[in-house]
Amino acid sequence: MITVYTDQHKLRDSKTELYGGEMVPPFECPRRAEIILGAVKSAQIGEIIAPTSHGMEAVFAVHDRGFVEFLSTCEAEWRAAGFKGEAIATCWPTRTMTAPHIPTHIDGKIGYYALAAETTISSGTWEAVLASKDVALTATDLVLDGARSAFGLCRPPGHHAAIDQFGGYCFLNNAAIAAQHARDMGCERVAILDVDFHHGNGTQNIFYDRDDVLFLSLHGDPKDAFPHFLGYVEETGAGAGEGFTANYPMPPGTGYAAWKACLSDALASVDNYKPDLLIVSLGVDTYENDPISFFKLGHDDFIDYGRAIGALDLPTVYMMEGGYAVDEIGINVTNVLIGHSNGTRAG
Ligand code: SP5
Ligand code: ZN
Repeated sequence: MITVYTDQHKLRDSKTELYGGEMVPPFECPRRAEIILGAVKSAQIGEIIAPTSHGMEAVFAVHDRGFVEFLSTCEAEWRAAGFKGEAIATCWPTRTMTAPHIPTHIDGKIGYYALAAETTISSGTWEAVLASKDVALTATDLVLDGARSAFGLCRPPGHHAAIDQFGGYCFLNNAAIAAQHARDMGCERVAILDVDFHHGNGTQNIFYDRDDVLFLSLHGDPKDAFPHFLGYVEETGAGAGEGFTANYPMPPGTGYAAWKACLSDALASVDNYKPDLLIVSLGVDTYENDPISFFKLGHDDFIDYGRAIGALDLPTVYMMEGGYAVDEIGINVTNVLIGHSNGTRAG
């Protein structure tokens, strides 16, 4: 399996994350991608190639123009306002304040476009974000051009990024951009399977009313886990999209047997949908020692579920999402990819 990777991810190197009332070094850090790259090399997953520049067409097809413009200018506007720290939202259009205006001042504008406060915007972030979506699109092109599978080593991740909101360490939704690109290139149906510990609220938001992209997410119950306000079982799509979103929330302490039962159900739906392309939002924060999550998957469980996904024998692109047990992130990711190849008929 070919991996797409670029050093440009290192430009996303913020110094602060708001966590438990303190400013801490971000869980989502450059070393994550370095460890994964090292594991891809030592496990000999396959060739590693650089992304090619893909332009903005698929981005504008799934994200709001004003939002994308905001992401590209936020850091400069924050500096121009005289602020010394990294750009961070501190007020929002909450349930009782819904005036239909986008503020001019960056303090208001960032609140309008943020869905959480933990994620700051620092210098270099936008450049890394653009490179990350190019990694996703380049990996997708490999499969559209005939490869059976590919791995987009995306960083920063994307699945929390909604039509016009960033947060949860995500800015542009790599998996959604890739799915849209595949549609534009002639795929009739695309399925996105999100196995990150957190609900893929952004991906769900983007495709909620569409029947051409099936979205399924396995995640910590939003009653107990970020993003807290989406990802309940009754969310199944709207309008033409009714029945094309599926959520599998699971409680604290969930182990592999219960998780795998949900995966099997989701894989049966994917199989039944007969997609031309499967995109896997691959977060390994389901790992038992992840510092911010509460599932209990062990190293070997990643091999096992990779094999189950591979056994669908669909053209498949894996997109890197979360995973914060940094020392062990490499083994967990490569275990999924190795399992996938073992699961396919070609092996
Ligand atoms: C891509 C991805 O995995 N994003 C995750 C963003 C999570 N951000 C909020 C984390 C809040 C964690 N609270 C955990 C309490 C642990 N004791
Ligand atoms: Zn996650």
